[in-house]
Amino acid sequence: QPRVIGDTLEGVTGIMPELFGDGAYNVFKQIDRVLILACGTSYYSGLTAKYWIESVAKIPVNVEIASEYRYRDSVPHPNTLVVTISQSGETADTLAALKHARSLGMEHTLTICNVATSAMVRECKLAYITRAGVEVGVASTKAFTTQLAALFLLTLSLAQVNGRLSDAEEEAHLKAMRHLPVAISSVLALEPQIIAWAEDFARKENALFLGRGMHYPIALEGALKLKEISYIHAEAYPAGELKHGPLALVTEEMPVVTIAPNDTLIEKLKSNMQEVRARGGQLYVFADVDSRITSGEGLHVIRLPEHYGLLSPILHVVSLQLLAYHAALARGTDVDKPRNLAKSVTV
Ligand code: F1P
Repeated sequence: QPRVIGDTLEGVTGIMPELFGDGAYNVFKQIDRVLILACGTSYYSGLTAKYWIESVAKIPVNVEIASEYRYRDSVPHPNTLVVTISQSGETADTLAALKHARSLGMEHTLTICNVATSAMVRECKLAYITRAGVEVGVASTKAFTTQLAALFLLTLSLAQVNGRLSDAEEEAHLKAMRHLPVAISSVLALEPQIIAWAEDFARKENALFLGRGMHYPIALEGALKLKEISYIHAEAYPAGELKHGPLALVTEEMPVVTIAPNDTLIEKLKSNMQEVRARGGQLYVFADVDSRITSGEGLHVIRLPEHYGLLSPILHVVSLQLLAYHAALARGTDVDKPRNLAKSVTV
């Protein structure tokens, strides 16, 4: 992952719409909303991008599960940038959703995809090819992080065209992105601590994942990874939703993974963590260097070495991928070829 994220930044000397294809400036200038269509892991990268694009570029974003959107009566908006996200570029539901959007009159299309020769790239006017290359495993890992890197570049490009990115901000964001390979390597160095947690998880049949804000989609992705490769039943919720239902599931037998970077939502998150502890739930918290959370009875903490602001989802997801991977290894499942799943879902 450090290498492919590094490759993403290679040759990028500045933020410009043309990173997404010739003519992107004119398209970005015309649009006033974004519709993201994707399935599975790619859908979760789209959800993360919604937080980024709305807060940085100030453009409203709708993220739709492609397998639903393709059959839905929705109200089209002409000045929409339709973004499909797909590692394979061949996912039948995402292709059908794209065609559905076009049939409703939405003609500005962009794909973020791993494969330059794919149907998705042929069908969209603009394209960004991620630097993930070939992924061996069925479950997306580096495809997800490179999609996120591409979506952050898209966020900055839209902000720039919208007059919301100063030169100083552009430089600061690019500097943070260029440092990502080092930051990811330091997350990978946490592997021994994550293995110890994974051994606990491997003995459980259920897990809950909690996040807030832009880390809520990362909680969803962490739960999906655990389900896909270890077959442990996992659900993710925005932490504020706990009291609206899932709290009923919390017992001493329930491990609760919490993504807790030191952002503006940390105090809210801490009170959600207390709700879990009060019911005996075991908390496994991925904090960061700045979060003031310390281990204690029923509260296990792994601290990511850097606080990474807007790019924090890219670091946190790597720790969750490692947790799923080691839980699967401990249970003896095939991490590369999970039962019942295909790398590319073309029907
Ligand atoms: C979507 C997806 C993947 C998942 C698996 C099945 O594929 O749900 O996220 O890992 O491979 O398909 P894609 O549209 O991103 O290729």
